[in-house]
Amino acid sequence: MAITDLLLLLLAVTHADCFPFSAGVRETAAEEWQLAQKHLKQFNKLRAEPEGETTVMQEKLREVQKFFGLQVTGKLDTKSLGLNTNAQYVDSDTKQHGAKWPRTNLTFRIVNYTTDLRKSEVDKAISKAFNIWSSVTPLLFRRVYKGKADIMISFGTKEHGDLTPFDGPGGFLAHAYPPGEGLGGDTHFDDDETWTRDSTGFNLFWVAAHEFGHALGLSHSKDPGALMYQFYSYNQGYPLSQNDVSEIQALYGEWPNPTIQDIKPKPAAPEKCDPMLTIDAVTELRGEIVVFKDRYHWRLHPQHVEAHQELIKFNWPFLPNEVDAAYENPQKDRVFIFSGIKMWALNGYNLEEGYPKYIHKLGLPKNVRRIDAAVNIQKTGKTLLFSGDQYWSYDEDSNTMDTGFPRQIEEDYPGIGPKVDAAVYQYGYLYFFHKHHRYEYSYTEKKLRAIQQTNTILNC
Ligand SMILES: [Ca+2]
Ligand SMILES: [Ca+2]
Ligand SMILES: [Ca+2]
Ligand SMILES: [Zn+2]
Ligand SMILES: [Zn+2]
Repeated sequence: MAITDLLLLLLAVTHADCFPFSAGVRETAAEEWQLAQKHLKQFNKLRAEPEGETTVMQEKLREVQKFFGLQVTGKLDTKSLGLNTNAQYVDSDTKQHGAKWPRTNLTFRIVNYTTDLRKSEVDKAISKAFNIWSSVTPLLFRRVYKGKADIMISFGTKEHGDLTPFDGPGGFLAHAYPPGEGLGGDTHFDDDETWTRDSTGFNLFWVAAHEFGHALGLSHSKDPGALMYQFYSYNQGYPLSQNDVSEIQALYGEWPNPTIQDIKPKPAAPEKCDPMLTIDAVTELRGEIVVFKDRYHWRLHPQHVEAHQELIKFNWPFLPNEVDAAYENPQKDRVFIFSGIKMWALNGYNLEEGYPKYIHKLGLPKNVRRIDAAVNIQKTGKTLLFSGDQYWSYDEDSNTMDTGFPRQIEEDYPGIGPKVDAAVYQYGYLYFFHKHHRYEYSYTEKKLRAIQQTNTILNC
């Protein structure tokens, strides 16, 4: 195993040990990070790595930190959001670009079974996973019951016959070999995981579909919403994104019979520097900026230029797929998220008890069915809530709506149009987003100072 894979494994194991999926008790991200570093140090000592390899590892460490939007020093500010403790690698990338099967008729064989599920459930998950790929390509998969098949499927623990041992519960979940003779295409599942039909353990169908992607020649996708993304993020519904479909069709071509149209790939992740970018919501979160768009969000650390994109569900599995508005109350160290008539309170990655709540609990009239934008003004402790062409002012100290509201947006903030998509307060300025423009308002002077592109907030 490559040294880089070992590091990823270490980090993943650390996640797994302390934070089994949907764990009730969590340590802080900072503690977790320190633990990961401790493991890393022990590992370094144990192995007495030659100088060169240690550098490779440190390089990888920096890469991982960068990936998570952390400061690349290895130190972590305890108040920052830090690593997502739900992060779970599916496997390590095979990094064999371009390998593909020379034919479209392939065979598979289920060599043995996990005891976590009934045999019929395993059979169903496996064939469903193959169908995902055969429905968008000319590929056909035929099951055989004995002898050699192109794709030999088995469950195993630790060393299981290919000198690439599994790592016990957590860590890596499975692996698959890229197309080729012998081991090529073979797919192994770590039977130290709990395999399930739903989201209570690791979803076998979802992981199998991901592994078969590798068995067919795909590498990991950069799109956090793609099935071939390197992290496990089971979501009900059709698992392929536009990105997965384009990649597999680049290898094998399109499904020749396009009359079957129950296939709706999820749209690809929005591009942050698209000049026509519009956003759904924006908030600060422990010093970072979080921008919501469709089922994705970007996190931007003040010391970083690059915003990091993930699915909303990746960090907050309990949130809906789309967010209307968001704001932070830094005094309470809570972020409030709005979608439709409901609101959620976030404490870092966790959901505050008693939420979701109805937005009307804030004192909004019943005819308000959604919040377009929300922003907290630190200076005054007031939160402005925008809906349609009106806005309200909520007092965070007394937890009541201020009298004299709603007021017309256009009257108090002329120049931005009658509605707003999102709003955030930074460095004494109020920023409104409407369509693909950002409006910079001086809060004290109530004066429009500048108009920029929406994606200015993402350093574009
Ligand atoms: Ca094979
Ligand atoms: Ca494992
Ligand atoms: Ca909005
Ligand atoms: Zn993978
Ligand atoms: Zn194996």
